[in-house]
Amino acid sequence: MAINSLTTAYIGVGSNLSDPIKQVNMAITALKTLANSQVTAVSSIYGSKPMGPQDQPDYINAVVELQTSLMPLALLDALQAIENKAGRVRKENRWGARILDLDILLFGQQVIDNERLTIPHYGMKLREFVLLPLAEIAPRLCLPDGDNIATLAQNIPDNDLKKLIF
Ligand code: ROI
Repeated sequence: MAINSLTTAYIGVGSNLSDPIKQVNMAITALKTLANSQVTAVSSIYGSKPMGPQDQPDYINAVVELQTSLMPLALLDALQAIENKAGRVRKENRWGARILDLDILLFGQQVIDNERLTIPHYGMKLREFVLLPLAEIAPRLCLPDGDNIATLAQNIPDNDLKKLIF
C-alpha cells in the first residue's frame, strides 16, 4: 500500500451503561478529532436488545465511516484510548454490560487475523445492530468475501432494533 493512502474503515459503536446515548455521542465526537482520520458518515442512533446475557440493559448502537491513514493497530490503539477515557473497565465479562465499545468492523477490503485484531469483525454478519446501521450509510458496500451489506441487512431478523435519532 502506498504511504499515506487513505483506507475507508467502519467502526461499530455500542454502549449500555452510564447514559448510553451520551456515551455514543461523545464517542462520535472523539472519532471526529482522531489524528490522521476524517469521519465521512455517521448512522442514525439505534436502540437494540442485548445480544448475549439478557440480564443487562438495552444497548445504544451506531456505525461510523472514516477515512484514515492510520494502520489497523494504530487505529485500534486510538479506539481503545477513547474507550478508556469514557471510563471503560477492562477484564469485565466478555458478554456483559459496557460503558463503551468501539469495534473496527471493516478496514478497507483487508482481512486481518492476529492476537489483537480480527477484521472483518467476527460477529458482524449475525448482528442486526451492526448490519442495519452499516447498510444505512454504505448500502453498496461488500465484505472481502463478496457478501453485500444491503443483502445481509435485508435477511437478518431485526430483533426489535429501533432507530432513535436520525
Ligand atoms: N448487544 C447489543 N445489542 N449491542 C452491542 O453493542 C453489544 N455488544 C456486545 C454484546 C455483549 C455481544 N452484546 C451487544 O459486546
